[in-house]
Amino acid sequence: MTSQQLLSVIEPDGSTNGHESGLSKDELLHCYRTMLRVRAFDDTCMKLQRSGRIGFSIPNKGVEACQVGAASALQKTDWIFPSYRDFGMALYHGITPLDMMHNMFGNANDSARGRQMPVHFSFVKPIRFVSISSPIGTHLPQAVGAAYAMKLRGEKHAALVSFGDGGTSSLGFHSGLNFAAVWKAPVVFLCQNNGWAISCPSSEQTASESYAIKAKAYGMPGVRVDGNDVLAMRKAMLDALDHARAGHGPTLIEAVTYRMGGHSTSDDPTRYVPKHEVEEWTKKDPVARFERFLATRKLWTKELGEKLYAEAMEEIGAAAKLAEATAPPPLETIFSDVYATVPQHIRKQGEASFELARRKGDASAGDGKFPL
Ligand SMILES: Cc1ncc(C[n+]2csc(CCOP(=O)(O)OP(=O)(O)O)c2C)c(N)n1
Ligand SMILES: [Mg+2]
Repeated sequence: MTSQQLLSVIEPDGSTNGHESGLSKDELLHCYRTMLRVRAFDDTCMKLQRSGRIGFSIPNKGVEACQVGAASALQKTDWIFPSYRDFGMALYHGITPLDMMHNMFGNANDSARGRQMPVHFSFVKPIRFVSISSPIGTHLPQAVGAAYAMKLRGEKHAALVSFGDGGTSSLGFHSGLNFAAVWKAPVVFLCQNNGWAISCPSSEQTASESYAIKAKAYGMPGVRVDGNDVLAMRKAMLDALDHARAGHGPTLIEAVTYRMGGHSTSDDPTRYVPKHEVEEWTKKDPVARFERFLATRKLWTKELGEKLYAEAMEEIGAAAKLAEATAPPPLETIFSDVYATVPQHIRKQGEASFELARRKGDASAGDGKFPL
């Protein structure tokens, strides 16, 4: 495949080009349910943010197939270095909406103990899903380093690093791809080309004929995939992982998809996205496309879809209630997980602050002046 052809498996009418995914009936339905849960999580978070109960959220509508198709190809022992628009990968691998809601509220049960922004999930221990970080492109060299370590240790694991079209303009993209190819590190670079980097369209992001073609300059295969086709995403990832595990090094996958919502809850896309563009991509909705495929296998009806979506909304609504009712992390936890042994001068500063907080109460309960 050249970097210009678009790999697809599911035709718009739901039929396939003959490629078999290797997924059982239950696994196909797990993919579908995960895509619905991503959408339901988004819907719920938008309402929570608009009603002032959480500060921020990042919508995923339109890119669910990229996340779920890619995640379905990974082994449990592989590592994920996600972008902020990738939590479907975590859901696919068993993280619950409640685990995620704790982060959205930054409460005491949040794995980052409230130190991160909402949507900046970290599930390293359970599923090797490395903390999402906001700076664009910084996680690419990190993934390459982790993958190279796996190679040096003789492990057969691989790393997936996911980023956007805008991420290809970062320094981390260049150094990450260069090192990975030279070292033949077992890493897959997944560029989710969703058309926009906030308000910057792809036409202003690059003069290259595609994102996948950039792979050629670094000396690795570049593949363009229909990112709204969950089974094509899975196939591209499986091929790239086979290549990596066989010792041949990295692959750059460009998933051609579309961000159907805003960049984040702080964004108003109607100010810059042409209306016709959204209408065109709505017809290519990845969830509807997968539903048509499932229907050809007698695994989907409209009633089933509605039932599963209602169940997802209920589960996520209940998770939001629980997470909102959970207390924030105690102030004393600010040093937890930071030092093996807290240095004496830090411990003293901490004790002084905790004592002040005990005497004056915290800012949210008082006049907002703490700790001044
Ligand atoms: C180094 C850096 N520069 C700028 C930003 C601000 N910023 C946040 S998201 C974003 C756009 C990224 O677009 P893309 O990589 O296409 O990902 P998408 O949001 O479309 O998934 C920018 C410029 C940042 N977070 N980090
Ligand atoms: Mg983008």
